[in-house]
Amino acid sequence: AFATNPEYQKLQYRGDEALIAQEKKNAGKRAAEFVEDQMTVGLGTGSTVFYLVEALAKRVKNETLNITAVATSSRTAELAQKLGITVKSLDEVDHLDLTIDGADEIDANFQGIKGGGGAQTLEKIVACASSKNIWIVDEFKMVYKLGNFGLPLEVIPFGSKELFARLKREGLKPAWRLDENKEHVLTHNHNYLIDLRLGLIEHPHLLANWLDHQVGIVEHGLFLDVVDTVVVGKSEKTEVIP
Ligand code: ABF
Repeated sequence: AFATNPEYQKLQYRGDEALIAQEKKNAGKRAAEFVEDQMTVGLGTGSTVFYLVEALAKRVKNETLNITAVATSSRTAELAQKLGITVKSLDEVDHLDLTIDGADEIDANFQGIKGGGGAQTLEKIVACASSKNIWIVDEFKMVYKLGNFGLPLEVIPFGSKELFARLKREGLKPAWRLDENKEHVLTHNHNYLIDLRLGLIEHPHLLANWLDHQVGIVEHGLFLDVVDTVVVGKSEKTEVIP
């Protein structure tokens, strides 16, 4: 399932949007089958999760499923509520049976990069509060080694210029995440985002440990030793690993 073949990467960027959308739909629908009645379920953020929420809403609507959801973003909360799913905040529930979320990259050791949507802090809080974590992706997210996707950092605005310079001195190739008006994209917590364009992360645990000790960084997008099951959408079927 892992893209040791560079062709996969090229295909993703060949803009085969219809194929990728179909694969996300396949993954989202297959992952919904892991949700059981009476569960408290964490719902992630992103376009793949959209298909998961749609599939769950159908079962809630025909009353074959009664669940409580916790969302990792207001986008997901609004979508779930609109489709008739009960949504509570993480602090209103006493546990999470299962969280299903998207990802930006997953490597051969099931380590991941998340945060393409800037929600990695809330996503990591929900993931760490969950008894089980499932990621749903199209096949082009499966990479041999992490890093091709920019590594997102949520950073405190105060002193962020010095932090940016520190990251640059370390050779971590930082870039501010700016909108079309060249303004800082703000996170749910009104912090800034910096993406590290590393290309290849040889030792994710070492990098995560260094980032965890840099004052000013709220949370990074390395999700290590978190996921239990990965559902990979393919054009004809889905692959559930393990
Ligand atoms: C979210 O899923 C983010 O961490 C990640 O960026 C996103 C992937 O988005 P999509 O499913 O739209 O590819 O959890």
